[in-house]
Amino acid sequence: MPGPVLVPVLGDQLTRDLASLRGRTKKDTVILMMEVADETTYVKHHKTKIVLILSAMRHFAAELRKAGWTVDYIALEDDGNSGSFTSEISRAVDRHGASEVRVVEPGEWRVLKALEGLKGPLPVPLEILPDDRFVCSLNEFYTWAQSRDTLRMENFYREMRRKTGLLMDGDEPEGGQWNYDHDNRASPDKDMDPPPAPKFAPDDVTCEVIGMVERRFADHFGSLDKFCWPVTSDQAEAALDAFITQRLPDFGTYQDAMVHGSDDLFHSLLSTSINLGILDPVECCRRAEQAFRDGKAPINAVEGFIRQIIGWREYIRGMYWLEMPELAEANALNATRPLPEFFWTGETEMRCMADCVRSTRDNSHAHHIQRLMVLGNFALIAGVRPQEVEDWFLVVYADAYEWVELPNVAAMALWADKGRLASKPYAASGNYINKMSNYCGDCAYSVSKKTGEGACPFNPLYWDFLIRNRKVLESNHRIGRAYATWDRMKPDKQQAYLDSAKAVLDGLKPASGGWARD
Ligand code: FAD
Ligand code: DLZ
Ligand code: SF4
Repeated sequence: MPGPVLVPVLGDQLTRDLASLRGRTKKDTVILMMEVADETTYVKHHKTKIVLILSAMRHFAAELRKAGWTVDYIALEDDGNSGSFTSEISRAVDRHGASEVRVVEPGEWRVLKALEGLKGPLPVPLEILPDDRFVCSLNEFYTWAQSRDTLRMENFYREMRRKTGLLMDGDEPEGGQWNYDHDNRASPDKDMDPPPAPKFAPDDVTCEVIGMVERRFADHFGSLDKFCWPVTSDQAEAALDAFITQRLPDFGTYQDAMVHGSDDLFHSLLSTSINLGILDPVECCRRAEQAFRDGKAPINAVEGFIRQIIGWREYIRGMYWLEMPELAEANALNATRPLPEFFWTGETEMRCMADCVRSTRDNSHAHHIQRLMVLGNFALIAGVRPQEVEDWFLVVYADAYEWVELPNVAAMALWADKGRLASKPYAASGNYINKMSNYCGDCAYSVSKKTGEGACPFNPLYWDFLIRNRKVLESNHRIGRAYATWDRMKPDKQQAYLDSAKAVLDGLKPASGGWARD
């Protein structure tokens, strides 16, 4: 009798219908789940992120066992745990006398290379299967990318709408437009009243992981005091229900708004569950579409939400695999500044930055516009070295895996890929933040002051960024026009901008080492 088939299930593959399990029988399959030091420490993840992943893994293993599967679960502190996916797979092959290993391709380049490297040394065949939990397969994405000069999300998104039939009216987009983004840029207003997001109190399993993480990863960034993320598919479904009924109707309108102390507004907070595999992204979209068809949510909200998932999320994943490994080293604007310390401590007079870092530390989450237009924008216009910014984003967010973090940071926020992903850098002065938030009113800096003592640092940094990168950016048709404005400025005004920017940059204290990596 040949030995069982060994099916490793990685920490972000917590899906009952995973390709590697499909068609397998419980009799001849051993599922292997591994908590390994390599994964918990390759960067020093936020404590919340480690708790979320390990707790969700433990709950998933319990569900599988209850359903009759044999699960070999290696806990982080088990005797003999050898600390890496590859060595644990080798040990498990021996332990079970496995005849074959079947694993779904991992989400990260680093892990894929490690698994591919195991194929020779392992005494049995190792099959790596495509991850079909995405709408667009990687081959389909590569074919799409090959057929065009510019790889814009919007064109890709339309294909995904046609492919899924989501929000379609025959061959045409529902409502006659593919994209309702122009309706999704409202500033925060006094009357908006976001319902609280559901909270999932830690159960015994989560509490045990919290104890271990507090003890073992005490020097990692972040607080666990508010841990309330969904860790099971039932909880994730409950979070989806709450979002669809309570927040979706206003999701679109206030998608870009930011409010001090109000951490997630009308956002869904579903990325952690979708990325772990405990919530199906297409189901989220279908539920949103149904809300529209039932007259319970407007088209701008529903289209906006669906676009984030079958548009941005799928496109980002395709771009990751298309652009790796070069993307990890990309630095088109030659940015070399070290990451400022306040990204870790939150100690800055900039009220917008301090609030975004606080939310990040307390919740292991910040919403999209906070990530892009406050944190990312500052790093971009201050010229921070992309790899330091990427490490920060990978560490701090509970939904961060390299496949989704890296393109968002390197390409979208920092334009390090020279515009392969984003047609122009998302650089902005304090004006934008003031328009989209209530941050500036009580800030120690004045957003209307452009230069000199007390001026909002984003104002001079914006111009300094454009001038530093004039050679690369001037020919960009979407940002190039700003140079005409600069050229019309009086020389003393120009100099005041450059001097103020220098003062801001000289005042940035670099982060001391050891926050992101040992
Ligand atoms: P919502 O605003 O409710 O959006 C709905 C869903 O759309 C999200 O749950 C997510 O699955 C998807 N989505 C939206 N935008 C994106 C996007 N740009 N890329 C991929 N999926 C998207 N998202 C991550 O999942 N992991 C990351 O590490 C990550 N890093 C980011 C870094 C930067 C600099 C930026 C600008 C964005 C990043 N994003 C990342 C995208 C986005 O900010 C988060 O997906 C979102 O904030 C998660 O919160 P939510 O579930 O409430 O999202
Ligand atoms: C992020 C993470 C962490 C912190 N720990 C584990 C772990 O112990 N075991 C595991 O299977 N996965 C973990 N992960 C998620 C992996 O890093 C993720 O599966 C890979 O990034 C996919 O390539
Ligand atoms: Fe941020 Fe500038 Fe507004 Fe202060 S004034 S909150 S630094 S944008």
